[in-house]
Amino acid sequence: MEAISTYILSVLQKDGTIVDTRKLLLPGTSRNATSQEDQLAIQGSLNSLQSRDMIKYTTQETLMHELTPEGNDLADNGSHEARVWAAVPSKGQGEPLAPAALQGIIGAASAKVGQGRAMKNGWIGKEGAGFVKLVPQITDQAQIDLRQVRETGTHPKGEKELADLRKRKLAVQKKFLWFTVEKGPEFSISVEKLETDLTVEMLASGAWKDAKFKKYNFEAEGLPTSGGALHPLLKVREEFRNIFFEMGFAEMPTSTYVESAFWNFDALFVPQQHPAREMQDTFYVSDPVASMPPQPDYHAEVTKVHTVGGYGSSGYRAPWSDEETQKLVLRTHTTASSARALKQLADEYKQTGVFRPAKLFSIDRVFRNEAVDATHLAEFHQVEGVVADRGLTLGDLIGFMQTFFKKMGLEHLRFKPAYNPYTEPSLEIFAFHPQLHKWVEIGNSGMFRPEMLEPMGLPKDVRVHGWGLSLERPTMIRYGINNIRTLVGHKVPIDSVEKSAAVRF
Ligand code: FB9
Repeated sequence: MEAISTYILSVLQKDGTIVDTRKLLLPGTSRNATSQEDQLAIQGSLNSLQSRDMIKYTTQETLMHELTPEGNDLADNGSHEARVWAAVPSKGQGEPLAPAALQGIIGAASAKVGQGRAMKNGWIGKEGAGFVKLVPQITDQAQIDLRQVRETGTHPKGEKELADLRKRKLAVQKKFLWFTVEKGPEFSISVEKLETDLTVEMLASGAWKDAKFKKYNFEAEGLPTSGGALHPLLKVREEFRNIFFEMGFAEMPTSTYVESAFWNFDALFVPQQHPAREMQDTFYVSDPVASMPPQPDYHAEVTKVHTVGGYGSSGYRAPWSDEETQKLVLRTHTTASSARALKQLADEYKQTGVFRPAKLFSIDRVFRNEAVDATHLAEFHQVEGVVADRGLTLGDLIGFMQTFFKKMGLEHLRFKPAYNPYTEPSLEIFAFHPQLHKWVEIGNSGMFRPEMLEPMGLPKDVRVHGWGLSLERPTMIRYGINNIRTLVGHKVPIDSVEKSAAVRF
């Protein structure tokens, strides 16, 4: 850059102004600064000279054409039509060249484009099933013109030809920047080194008095401060947490990624033979092999309701294994934590004799041994809400869903009967998504079964409704992400996290 700066100053000294920096000779070379790279290198010097008011420059723009890789190939190795002409035999000298053979020689792409143009130029003709030369020599004007474009950035025959080249993807139009330069108020022939620091030595020696200091560039962008950035999932989680807190919910502890089959299944009245408990749906832990046994009295109640029923239920009357309940799993839902919280509520009621209604929520990871695809990974974040109070009805649940999802901007809901082992009735929830303009399944819900609640010791008239959804789906929709692997995992472009916008449902 130094050399270019000195050279520019010497030209200004000689000519007073520089009308067109494309005419400049590049220092240390014998060629003009014709390429855009050259001009950008020159602009670097112009910026530093202008920042010292030694020069003033203005940017000029010219629309230029640059050859595409194919355009360069034709400019170097001849046009498609010229290649066709070269490949076919002269009339009467040998078997006319069949189209397939021609493609074999010069390639399908070239043959397809070239034979039509060579015919149009009268260079070749059909003879029988093949082609023959009609003229002994040709001028490959297309190649010549392309070289012209490469040299000059424009076509000798003007816009019509250029448009044709663009259409044939042989050239692209680009803005070409170049500059005019004139002396600035601080113009001088030499670029004296400007001091950037006031050093102790300068103070001690007094050299600072006649030193020339680089002016502060208050326009300069500061170094980008890379602060931490919340992953989009965590931004949406915050939105959900705010909704729950403003609706008076308390957050349940959910740090137990590893649950016993008792809390993850049995306590939720999921039969021991339920397919969800199979290996292909649930991750089982091999070490430790078993969990601590649950409270014996509660364990007995759960065993009873599964095996012989109770509380008005027939139970499953299926084989029961204690060993099965103590297996350890990666929780398949945060409903396991809801069961723990409801059991605690029941224990408080047993201790105090007073039942305290509760509104609880959890948002945390759950694990399902499922096939990974664009919208499913082996783990996702479950958002779950639980409301426990005396005499709650299905209507309350539906009303509650409308209030909750309205806060997410989802006004129009539809409910479809569904089945969960731990809730009856159960409802799948659908919402009409205003931006997607379609109905989206947004979650699942239901009234927890008495076979789950009463063994805990909750009062008979206490009803508990729960609902759940994922964190990933709303986040993908909010950020327009259609493949979950670009939201979570090693394929996540880190800068997209930093740049991801704030969420406001
Ligand atoms: O999240 C889901 N969909 C969804 C949610 C919000 C949303 O927001 C848009 C911005 C506006 C868009 C879509 N689903 C639940 C529905 C489907 O995606 C479903 O295919 C996938 N489900 C997961 C389970 O997949 C095996 C989502 C996950 C899910 C499903 C059910 C529960 C929790 C998570 C539950 C429950 C429950 C039921 C009763 C009592 C307690 C908990």
